Amino acid sequence: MNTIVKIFIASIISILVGIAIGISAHTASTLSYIAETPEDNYKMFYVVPYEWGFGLYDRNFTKIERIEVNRGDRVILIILPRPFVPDEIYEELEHEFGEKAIEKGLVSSKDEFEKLMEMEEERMGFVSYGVMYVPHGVAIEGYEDRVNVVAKDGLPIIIEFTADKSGSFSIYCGLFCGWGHEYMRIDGGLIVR
Ligand SMILES: [Cu+2]
Repeated sequence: MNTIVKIFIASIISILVGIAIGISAHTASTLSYIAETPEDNYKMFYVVPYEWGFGLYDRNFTKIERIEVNRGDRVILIILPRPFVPDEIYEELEHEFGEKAIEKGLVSSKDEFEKLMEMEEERMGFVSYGVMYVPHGVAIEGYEDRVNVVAKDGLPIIIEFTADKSGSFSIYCGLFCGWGHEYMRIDGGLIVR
């Protein structure tokens, strides 16, 4: 794990602790659960919604293609909106999607893609902690009763749930977020074995 990522994870955890004190009893209880429970007893992942897709990371902030757990696992998802993600990580995700969008013929060029992003930021963006961001939702098909949130105020959200249904479930954005909204979906983003 490189140093930047380590510092990043440490700062995220401290920011979350700070937020938990003031904002959400649920977030606070999840954080004390994380602090008190041995690491083997839960599976933790980071989810970064961006324009337009989801970056998925394991607990060491290594990028993964999908979230894979066993039935009965306790799962913790830490959802990090734009203001809480280092620029280089966020821009890489957007760049990746931009390349794919050109490849698939959804846009004709990098310039066109960047104009689209700027336009949607102006139309749907908010500023939080001095950072412009577009709010997104994170929902998991079949698990919507437990995982269906909108990172509206630009703050991280922590979700804790038991993966009690096995199968392959899509992760999708549950909030209209402009041009790329319909592409914000990972088919089989959650696999419960
Ligand atoms: Cu979205």
